[in-house]
Amino acid sequence: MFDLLEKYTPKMGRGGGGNGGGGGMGNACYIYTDVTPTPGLTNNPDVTYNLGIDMSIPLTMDDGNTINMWGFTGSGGGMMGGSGTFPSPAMRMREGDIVHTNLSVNMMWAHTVHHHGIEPEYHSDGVGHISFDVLGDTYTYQWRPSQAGTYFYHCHTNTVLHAEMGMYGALIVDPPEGAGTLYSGGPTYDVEAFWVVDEIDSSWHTLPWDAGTCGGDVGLNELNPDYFVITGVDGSGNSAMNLPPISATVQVGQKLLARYICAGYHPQKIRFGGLTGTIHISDGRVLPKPVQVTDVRACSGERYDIIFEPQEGDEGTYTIETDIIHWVTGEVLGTTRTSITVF
Ligand SMILES: [Cu+2]
Repeated sequence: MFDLLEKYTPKMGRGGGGNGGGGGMGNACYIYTDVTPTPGLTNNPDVTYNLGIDMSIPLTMDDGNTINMWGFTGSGGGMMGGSGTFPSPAMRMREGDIVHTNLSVNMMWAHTVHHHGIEPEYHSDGVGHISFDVLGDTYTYQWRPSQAGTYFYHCHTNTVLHAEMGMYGALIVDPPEGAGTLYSGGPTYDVEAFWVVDEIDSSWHTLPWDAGTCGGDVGLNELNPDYFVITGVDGSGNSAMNLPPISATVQVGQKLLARYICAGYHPQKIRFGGLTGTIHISDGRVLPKPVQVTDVRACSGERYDIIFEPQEGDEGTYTIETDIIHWVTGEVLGTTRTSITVF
């Protein structure tokens, strides 16, 4: 057992050696960097994602204010980051694929990739404090999803801050049949919508990456959100994920699959504006019996796969509203909106 109170100076990853000084690295505590190659690494993954880091992603809100977000870049490449989006780019693969997530991080800060809901061995779990952080290095997370459904990935270094800063993206596992079937032997769908709902406390968004890691009180126990976003958009518009627009359109007789991710810290309640949906998968696990709902309550990190099958007479536009609810007081702090149009 290592001493949890031990203060650890971040050091360079493999090949580096020694205690890193390194500009901008600050004086972080509880940062344990990777020093060994990934065990059991195959040379033939089915899918590879190369992620970099961008600590300067401007997100312009409806009121004209710009909030700084952090995220992963999908183009991999540069250790210096750049070209990041909020949310980070979606990952998508089939059940049973062997996936490599190569994360490159410069010497300025530490980050990880945790594939939330996937169960790899611990070297690839990306939980900073339990395994290690990536700093000044490229690390390969090797993993293999075993159940189709909606997941997400996020950074797990100084997690409370880094997740709030936007370091996450959707992770979609298709069955062996591919997109269009929810899970093997399960329902098919014609159209997809991605609803990733989050709240933002802009007062957190000027903190350094290692804020609070040495025990100082930087206010991370107080989340007072002043912005509310769905799939990276304040109000309504197009997704920042290079995925179909979040305002979905579906024809009578077609099936719309909504992939809902509660990416905030406060609980949420999503309401379907009069439409009835059927939950088939919750948190990447197929329900024994599908459940019909007109709204869903969700807590941090939960995901739901919900299919809508509009019938003759359902034509019209339905507003999909998600309330963000204070976890102690029950007060509705804010609401995001998108829509489903049935024609
Ligand atoms: Cu991070």
